[in-house]
Order: sequence, then structure tokens, then C-alpha cells
Amino acid sequence: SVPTPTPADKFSFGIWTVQYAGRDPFGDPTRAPMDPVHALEKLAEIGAYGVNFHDDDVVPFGSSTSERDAILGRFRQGLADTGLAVTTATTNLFGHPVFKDGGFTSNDRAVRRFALRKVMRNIDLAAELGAQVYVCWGGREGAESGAAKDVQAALSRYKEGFDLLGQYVVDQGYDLRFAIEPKPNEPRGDILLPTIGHALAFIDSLERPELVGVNPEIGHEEMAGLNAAHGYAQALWHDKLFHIDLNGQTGPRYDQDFRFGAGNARGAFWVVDTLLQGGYDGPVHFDFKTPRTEDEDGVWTAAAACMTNYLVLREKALAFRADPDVQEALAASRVGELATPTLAEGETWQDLQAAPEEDPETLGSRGMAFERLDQLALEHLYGVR
Ligand code: GLO
Ligand code: NI
Ligand code: NI
Ligand code: NI
Repeated sequence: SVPTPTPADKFSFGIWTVQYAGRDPFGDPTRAPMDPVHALEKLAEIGAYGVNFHDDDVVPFGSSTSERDAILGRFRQGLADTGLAVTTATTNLFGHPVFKDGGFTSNDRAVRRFALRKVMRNIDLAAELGAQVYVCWGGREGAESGAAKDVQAALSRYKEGFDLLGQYVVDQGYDLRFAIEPKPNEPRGDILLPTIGHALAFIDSLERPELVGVNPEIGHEEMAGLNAAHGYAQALWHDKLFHIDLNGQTGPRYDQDFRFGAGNARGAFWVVDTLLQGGYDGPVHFDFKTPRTEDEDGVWTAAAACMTNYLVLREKALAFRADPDVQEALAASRVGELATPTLAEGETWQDLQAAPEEDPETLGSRGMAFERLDQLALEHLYGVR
């Protein structure tokens, strides 16, 4: 039977995901613009728990203060009426032409100042609405050509931006942490902080690294040819998995943003398993786009399917871990042994050198039995176990 979402599942959506009207580089929108309050109502109806928004998703760029107040009044009412939580918020630093060369790392200093003010303004709203994570996707931070960007200077300005924002939330007393969302390319030819690993290394250079983590998106990692589940695992290992963007992608292509569970289904299974095993307990957030072939009904079908597919994969991943055959196979593959430190308690490199030598022929002849283990996973995924 098809599982149904509950608030305890903590499913959340970017408002922009369902608002996406189908504009792509080759064609105009195929669907009508969607009112944000309508988006809230429908998301609540299909079983979502929370929402995430860019400033401009709710308040159109360039609105006057009185327009902004009126729009936000209606939006707050929509949140109250639907009971949806604001889990996360973010800034649109990519849509307007002012950001054509980036926000925090534009060569144009005036643009950088404008961008940081825009972020601070929306951080105030995010804090007021109870968001705990502020996502930063640097979609326009990058270049199409070599001499256009001094990458080291750009990273210094990127750091300056995060240091300023960290100071801002501390000074304001906000309980808000930042999550950098890596992406290798699109819309820029090359984007700075292209993968989880680049972002993690960058975070170490900040004044307040404890305030900044990552928001990895499955599709973005796969665009880089990487294993998304391994990326999530490393972010967890560093205690930096502050938020997640789940969706579907088929290998290194354009950013497909399929509904979660479509595209690389096997990769999706391992992402869910990794999140469950790693104890991730933040919002289960979807960042997808409904293909422009669909009308509004198709949008709600796709949005609901993200949650269905997560619940299906969660059930399968848990059943996989609970299966006695799998436990036996894990033991045969010596997976648990990896948790045992290589040196015994108190042992030193001298002791290691003095120990009787392992026989490489014997060790090399032992099979790892991974094929059996993986086949069991596939049989769970394919629904025959
Ligand atoms: C684009 C990104 C984008 C971000 C969003 C949140 O590829 O995935 O949708 O997730 O701007 O900051
Ligand atoms: Ni994306
Ligand atoms: Ni994407
Ligand atoms: Ni995203």
C-alpha cells in the first residue's frame, strides 16, 4: 500500500519548487504563476510539515516597504491557517541582473554590498518566522572563463560575507545557523564551492565555523559525478549536515531536479539509508522541479510523490537493515570490523612494527562477499524481499 506522510516525518518543500512555472533556457513557462499562499494551502493538504522560501518567492524583488508589509501579513496568515512550519529560509542572489557576476563574490564591490544587505533583511524575516537554518546557494558565484575571476580573491570575499553574516546573527541574538549548498555548475559555467568537500574545507576558514554547515543536494553531487550518499555521510561525520535537498538526477547532465526517488533510484536508496543510519533529524526537504510538460495537477502529483518515495525507501532501508540475511552478509563482509581501530588500545607504531607480519597471500585470497550483500539490498529495493 502507498504510505501517507505525517507531520512526524518532517517533510518540507521550497515554495519555489511548486511555484516553478516551467521556464527553461529554451522555452517560456508552461504554467501560470502560483500565489505563495495557494502553495502553502496545497502543501499542507498533501501532508507537508514545513516550508522554505527565498525572499523573492514571497515578496517580489523591488516591492516597496508597504507592499512588502501587506504581502507578508497575508503570508503569515497563510502559515497560521495551514499550521506549516518555516524550517528554513534563503536569499535569491541569482535572479535579478544585478547578480549576473555573483552576490558575495561579484567583482563589483557595490553589488557585494547590495547582496549582503539583501541577505540580512531576509535573515530578520527568517528569524521572526522561526527558521533555524539559513541556506546559502551561491548559484551565480563563479565564472565562465579563466581570467574573469580571481578565485583566491573571490574566496576571501566569500569568507568575508559569511563572517559578516555570522557576526550579524550573533549581534541580533538569532538562533540561526547557515548551510552552504554546493553545486558544480549551472547557471555559471563553473561555480565556486562546487562540491560538499570544497564547502567543508572552506567552512574551516571562517571566523565562526560552528555556525556554518552544508545543505547537500543529491542532484548537484551527481552532476559532479559523485556518490551523493558518501557526501552526506562525510558531512555527518564532520557534524556539518545542517540541512538536505533531496531530488532526482540521472548522472552528470544539466540540473534535472526530478522529484525525489526518480532518476537514480538506487542512489536514492543509499541516501535514505545513510540519513537513517547517521541519525539525521532535521527537516526532510525536497528541492525539485516539476517538468514543464505538466499542468498544476502534475505539480501536486510530483510533490506528493517526493514524500511517497521517501517513505517507501525508508521502509525498504529499514527492512534491509533488519533482515537477518543482511546481518549475516554484513558480518561475512566484515563491515562491522571497520569500526575497530587499527591499533589496539595503547599500541604504538613501534608495537606495530614489532608485531608478527600479516601474510598478504592469505589476506589477499579472502573474498569480501560484497556482491551478496549488494544483491540483498537490490532485492529489498526491487521489492522481492
Ligand atoms: C539550485 C538550487 C536552489 C537552492 C535554493 C536554496 O540548483 O538547488 O534551488 O536550493 O536557492 O538556497
Ligand atoms: Ni539545485
Ligand atoms: Ni538541482
Ligand atoms: Ni537546492
